[in-house]
Amino acid sequence: FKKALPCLFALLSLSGCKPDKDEPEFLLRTALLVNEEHTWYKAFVYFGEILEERSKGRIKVEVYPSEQLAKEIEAIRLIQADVIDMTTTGSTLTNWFEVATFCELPFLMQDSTDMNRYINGPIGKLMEEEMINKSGLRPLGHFERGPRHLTSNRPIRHPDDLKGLIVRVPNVPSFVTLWKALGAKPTPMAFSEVFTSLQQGTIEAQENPFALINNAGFAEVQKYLNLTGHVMSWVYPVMGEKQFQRLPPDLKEIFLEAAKDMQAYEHRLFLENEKKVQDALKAKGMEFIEVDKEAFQQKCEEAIYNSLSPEMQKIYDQLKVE
Ligand code: 2Q2
Repeated sequence: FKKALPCLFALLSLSGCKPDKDEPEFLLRTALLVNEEHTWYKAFVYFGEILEERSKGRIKVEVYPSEQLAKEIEAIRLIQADVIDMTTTGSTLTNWFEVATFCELPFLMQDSTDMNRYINGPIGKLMEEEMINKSGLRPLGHFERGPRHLTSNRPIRHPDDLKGLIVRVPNVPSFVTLWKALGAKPTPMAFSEVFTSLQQGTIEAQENPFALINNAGFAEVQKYLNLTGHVMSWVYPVMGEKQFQRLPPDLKEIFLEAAKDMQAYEHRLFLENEKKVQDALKAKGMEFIEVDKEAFQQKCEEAIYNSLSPEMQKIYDQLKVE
């Protein structure tokens, strides 16, 4: 019972069983996977500030970093269950609806121009509809990310160097397909478990954008930053659709406007940060390795295409010729 006590308290306060006089009308609990130094965290804190101000204290946001409140998949489930309210997510939603795979499909987007074309085109619209209808989440904008690169303790220049390498991947099917096709051993795992698993050697590598590699302190346990750039992506800050619909019309308007400002704020921080985090990673001793990107792409393209349903293959073909 003693052990269960903290959980019980956490649950009681989460389900609002302990009313507090100072509680705002709408308290929005946000579970993030990044820590306090990351632009997503800063963006949500800013969101909270402007929401509180513009709603005259009727809305308040609490932001929990480092998966302290919930891991990404759990956060989605807790939002669906109306226990918490917001998080960031993207291709992990493939577990709910397939078109989400295009947020992070390997070697699909080349740059942020492609990305914005997808987000603002029919594919982005479809994704937003499916997100509300199939996962009960409302996208509040999007956060562009830098390309994902592989980190490891032996240099990887070519897919042949990957043989048997145990690579942590997020809980996203296309990532498993990718690293299997390349000859590595992909292991899906929640983000907050990655550092310790690298330290203990149960996994040997992981892949993420510069900003998150730096944020999570992976330089302490990984020597090489192999510039695979295999995935360009974005994530959505999201809120439960039920929770959103509960807001009265005046607050809905304030909320959506503030969400736009949050996205612009995050994007500024992201752009400022991209170079700084690379310098930080080098300063922490990481060695950047040029890779044969062509070889990586060639080796996995077919497997990724074949893993898509016929419907998604059609979308893929369209995106490729545009
Ligand atoms: O490595 C991670 O866990 C993140 O960078 C994920 O890419 C991110 O959580 C996405 O999978 C978004 O759904």
